[in-house]
Amino acid sequence: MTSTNHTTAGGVILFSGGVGGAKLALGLDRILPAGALTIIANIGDDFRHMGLAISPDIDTLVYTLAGLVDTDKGWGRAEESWNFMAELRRLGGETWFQLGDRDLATHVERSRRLEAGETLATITRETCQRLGIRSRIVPASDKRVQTRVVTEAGVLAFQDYFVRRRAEPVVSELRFIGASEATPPVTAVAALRDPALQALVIAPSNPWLSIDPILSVPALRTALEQANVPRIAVSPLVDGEAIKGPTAKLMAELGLPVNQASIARHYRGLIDGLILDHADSAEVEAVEALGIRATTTATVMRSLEDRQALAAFALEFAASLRRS
Ligand code: FO1
Repeated sequence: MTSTNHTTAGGVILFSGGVGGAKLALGLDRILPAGALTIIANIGDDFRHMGLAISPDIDTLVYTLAGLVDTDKGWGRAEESWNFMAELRRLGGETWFQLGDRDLATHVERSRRLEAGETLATITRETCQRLGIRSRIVPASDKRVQTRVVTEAGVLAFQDYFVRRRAEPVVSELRFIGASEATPPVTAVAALRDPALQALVIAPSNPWLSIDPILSVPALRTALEQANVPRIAVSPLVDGEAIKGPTAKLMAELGLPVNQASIARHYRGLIDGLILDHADSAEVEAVEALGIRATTTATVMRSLEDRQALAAFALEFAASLRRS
């Protein structure tokens, strides 16, 4: 495992969804000293499926940081086998949500421990320790926050919309059930209050589908609003397209121009700076007109080097925004 102690080392908090966010999480994890990174993970995608408690974004982060993720898909386990799914198909069971044999162990064990009364934060922390992960991965809340997608096909649970229906139905609204009563776990609160905290970073995850469920937890939104350290986001858009997933499609359906100003407007009051891809340098001015500092770099992360370079750039950008 390579690790370069970053010159501006201190605590860093990353707000992250699954696949896109996990790439930046890995870059930060590798360049920061062990224990300096806390990742507050989206739980709006979590659901119960076939009696199991499934937390896809937490698992994507865990597998990515542990070096166990299927790097082609971006989720699930590498070197996976699919015997369970094959047998389930034979029995006429539900197979629209793919659960590999190795991955299944995570869900079975998490379900058992939740039923025994343990919290999602504790289970996730101990899973990270067992898998040798240097950073903290903390769910946005121990209480459930469930994303509901209001579409032309009705009000859908997140995975029904995203996986079963391939994000095809036209979306008009998003709801986060349980958010108003949700509170962040103590480990997230401690990281937010840590005097060594140097930056709050929003990953290039889908702002509406992956980051908003986190920000719907009142104490987390307030923490961002009132932070006295630099707050930055990495835009998920490159040249009017999302690197992965339905961000651009969703923005159009919500009646928003598919550009960087819309991302900046969405995070207004929550961020001091926004990182855009070089391809969008013409949009820097429009973002800065909203009172948010903008800068450009290469935001498409193909290799581990790309992930580390973007992570280092984000920390330097945040440091440059530090109020004196
Ligand atoms: N995404 C899919 O597109 N199809 C699947 O069958 C699928 C299964 C799956 C199983 C476990 C897991 O942790 C993630 C899984 N994902 C699957 C990814 C996931 O549902 C989405 O990428 C996220 O919820 C969006 O961040």
